Amino acid sequence: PSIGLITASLTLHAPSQIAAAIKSHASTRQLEVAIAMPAMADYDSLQARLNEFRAQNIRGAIINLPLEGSIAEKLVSENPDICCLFLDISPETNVSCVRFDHHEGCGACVSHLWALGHRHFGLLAGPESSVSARMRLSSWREALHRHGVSNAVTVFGDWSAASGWRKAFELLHQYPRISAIVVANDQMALGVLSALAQLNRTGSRAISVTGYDDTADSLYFQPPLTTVAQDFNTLGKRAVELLIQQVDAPQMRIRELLPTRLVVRQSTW
Ligand code: IPT
Repeated sequence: PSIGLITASLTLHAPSQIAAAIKSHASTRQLEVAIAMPAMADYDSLQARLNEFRAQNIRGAIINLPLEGSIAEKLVSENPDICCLFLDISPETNVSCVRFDHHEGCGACVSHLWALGHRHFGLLAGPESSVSARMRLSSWREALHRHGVSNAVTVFGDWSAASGWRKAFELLHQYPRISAIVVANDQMALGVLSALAQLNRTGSRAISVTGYDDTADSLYFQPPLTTVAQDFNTLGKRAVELLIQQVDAPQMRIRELLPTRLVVRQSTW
């Protein structure tokens, strides 16, 4: 038997680590994983993938794509014979999901920088098309607001290191006094660190940088990255376990929240 996985691009580190975790936990349960990676996250592309799964007799699918709530809800109501478990949707969406609690991690990250004395912040958000990117940005802004900071500058990247590199120059150009850059994922933070090194903003002139994900490589960035950890192995494991339960009891509505936590390393000071 097989389960399905519809995933965001596996060129990105987080989705590929999540897919690897799903694959290895599924194999301990003697399940194959059919992977689909649609180029777009619109209703028709997802429905087409579910139709392919149905043709392979697949009864349960994990969906790790940033989806608007209305699309996720429509997929569930139009496909009652396939259980769908979503990993990247907003909390208001009325579907089964396992997701990370962004509040905790985003708040801890801003408070950590504040406690170090930072008052001039740049925010490098993920793409506006991603629900998770939007939720991280609004959590940072809430936390900054609680500390009375109202002058943070925001730019948007596309999750890639290349976009992080470009946007770092843009941020510093817009707001030269920035002393800390809060970044929505580790890959963009890698690009930011590279740009800062190029601008000689290292050592005693360094700008603090935080990431998000704590993917396997982030400990080896230069400097090692302070970041908000999401445990992708646990996510993959819970997703497989909960999907199996849901296939046995399709009426069940699953809503599980996993913690995030700040990991402090040398990129903040
Ligand atoms: C999210 C990652 O944090 C981000 O780095 C990027 O890879 C994105 O996925 C791609 O969609 S993690 C997701 C479970 C919200």
